[in-house]
Amino acid sequence: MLSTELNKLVKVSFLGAPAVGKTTMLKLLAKNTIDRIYMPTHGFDLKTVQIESFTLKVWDLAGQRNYLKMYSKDHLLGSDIIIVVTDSTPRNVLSSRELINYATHFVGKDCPIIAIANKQDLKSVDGRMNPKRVGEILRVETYGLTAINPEERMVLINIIRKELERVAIKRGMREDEF
Ligand SMILES: Nc1nc2c(ncn2[C@@H]2O[C@H](COP(=O)(O)OP(=O)(O)OP(=O)(O)O)[C@@H](O)[C@H]2O)c(=O)[nH]1
Ligand SMILES: [Mg+2]
Repeated sequence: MLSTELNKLVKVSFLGAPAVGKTTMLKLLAKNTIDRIYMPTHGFDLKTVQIESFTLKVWDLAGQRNYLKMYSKDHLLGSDIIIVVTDSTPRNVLSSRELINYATHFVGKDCPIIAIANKQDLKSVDGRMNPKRVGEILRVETYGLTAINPEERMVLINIIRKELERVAIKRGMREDEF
């Protein structure tokens, strides 16, 4: 593989409790149909997604506790970007804080960890937190999303694109290369 191609290979890991919407985000990215049936991920799922000239290897790590303990350490290693997903309920946001602490042990200091406050469509229904509030608790950059809404695909792409630019700069790429 050419070094320019390698430079554009980026590992993105989605991490979060069960049923917060990680797999739905992968479907949104890959333009797959978004059905609302919940099928828990076992272990992990891996998809390749192209964003501009970057090839993303997107790891969707299962949220269930036994998988988390068993595999996620190995799977997180080598991540260029970690996206912690929360369903924006107070309880889940607090547990996501623990996940962020956990993840920091397996990646370098320069690996960005960001958060997505998902299920924003339910905010007015059952009092979920807005992204600003979630970000204050998690103390990482946090973006709101409704992953079941196909119209929000660009919202998710733009969140990732912003981090990709940082990865590219860190790798010494010039702006005209990405
Ligand atoms: N209302 C609403 N439901 C959502 C949203 N995103 C995902 N869901 C639903 O939440 C459920 C769980 O979504 P998944 O994407 O499978 O969750 P996951 O995080 O991959 O769960 P695990 O694989 O168990 O770790 C599904 O029924 C989705 O349709 C959202 O933004 N709003
Ligand atoms: Mg899943």
